[in-house]
Amino acid sequence: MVINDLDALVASAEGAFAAAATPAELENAKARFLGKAGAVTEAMKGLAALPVEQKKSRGAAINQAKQRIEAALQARRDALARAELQAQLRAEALDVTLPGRKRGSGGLHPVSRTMMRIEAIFRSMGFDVADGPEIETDWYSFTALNNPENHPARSMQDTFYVDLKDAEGRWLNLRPHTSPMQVRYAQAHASRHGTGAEMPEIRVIAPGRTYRVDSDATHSPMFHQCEGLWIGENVSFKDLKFVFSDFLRRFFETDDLEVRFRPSYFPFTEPSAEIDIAFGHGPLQGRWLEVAGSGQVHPNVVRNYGLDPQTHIGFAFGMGPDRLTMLRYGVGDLRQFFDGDLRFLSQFR
Ligand code: 2NL
Repeated sequence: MVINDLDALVASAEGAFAAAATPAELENAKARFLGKAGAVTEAMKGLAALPVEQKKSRGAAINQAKQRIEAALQARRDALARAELQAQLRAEALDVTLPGRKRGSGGLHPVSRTMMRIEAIFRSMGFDVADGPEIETDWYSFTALNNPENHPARSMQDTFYVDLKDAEGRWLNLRPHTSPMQVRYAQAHASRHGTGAEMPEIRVIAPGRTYRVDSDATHSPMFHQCEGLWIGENVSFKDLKFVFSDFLRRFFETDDLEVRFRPSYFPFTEPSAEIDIAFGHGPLQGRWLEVAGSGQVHPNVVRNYGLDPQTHIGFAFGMGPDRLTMLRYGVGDLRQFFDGDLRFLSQFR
């Protein structure tokens, strides 16, 4: 063999390595040149037959050829590894321009918005805002409010009872109105009066959750109420008419609104009136809509506050924030407020 054969061998190895498309093919090609029975090993074996003076140069030439083949092998291994990495990166490519998954932004429930509006308007007129228990005694829910002992409101058909009794052994109920809280608030202020400190007027609203056995498109077993109470030494029906009319105009953000006090009956007020409104514009224009009940607080109820009805007089009213929300936003079915469907609720965000 001459030196040129070794150049040809290197060229042949380089060609074989370049033709290998995968690491496995490359390792097979390597065996053909650098393996135990490979071409380089065969060339080494040929040294034995050479005369001594040729062995050294021939051996060096074979070693040099072997190094070039090894270098070509390493270069091809690196190239295949790089190609494999590129293919993998292409396969696992991420589109970093896609928008991220955002955390949904929350919002206030429409009825909560109404409650906050009601509170803000009455606070601006000097009313306090009182909050209290939703599980009540028979006395606070009914007796204190001048409901006769056999009144149907006390029945299981109308009021939810809780599997617990009060100290007198009477069943506790889920308050069917927020009046109990007004009675509690009035009692707390009246008792301060008894200590000789001058009693300020009682001017309070009680917003909150209330419960009745009732369920259809306009009634939910859990609903909201907001009641108001203004008691003093000279608080009259005229004050009620002014306060509530002003509230309605501010709540609905319009002066184009008629307010009507229509005689009615409640056990806890005398005289009593339903409050109706009629808009002068919009889809409900000209229709009388009932929005609240009201009246001058019954002397028996004033007595239950711990006050003397001869010296203390005033009015109370009760309204349904759920219904006010339906009117304000034009919602037709009350149950949508309590279904928790985000397609509905997110419209108020
Ligand atoms: C209605 C009727 C009304 C009251 C609630 C009240 C509270 C106390 C004393 C006297 Cl502590 N009255 N509240 C008065 C008249 C009517 O509500 O139809 N509400 C939606």
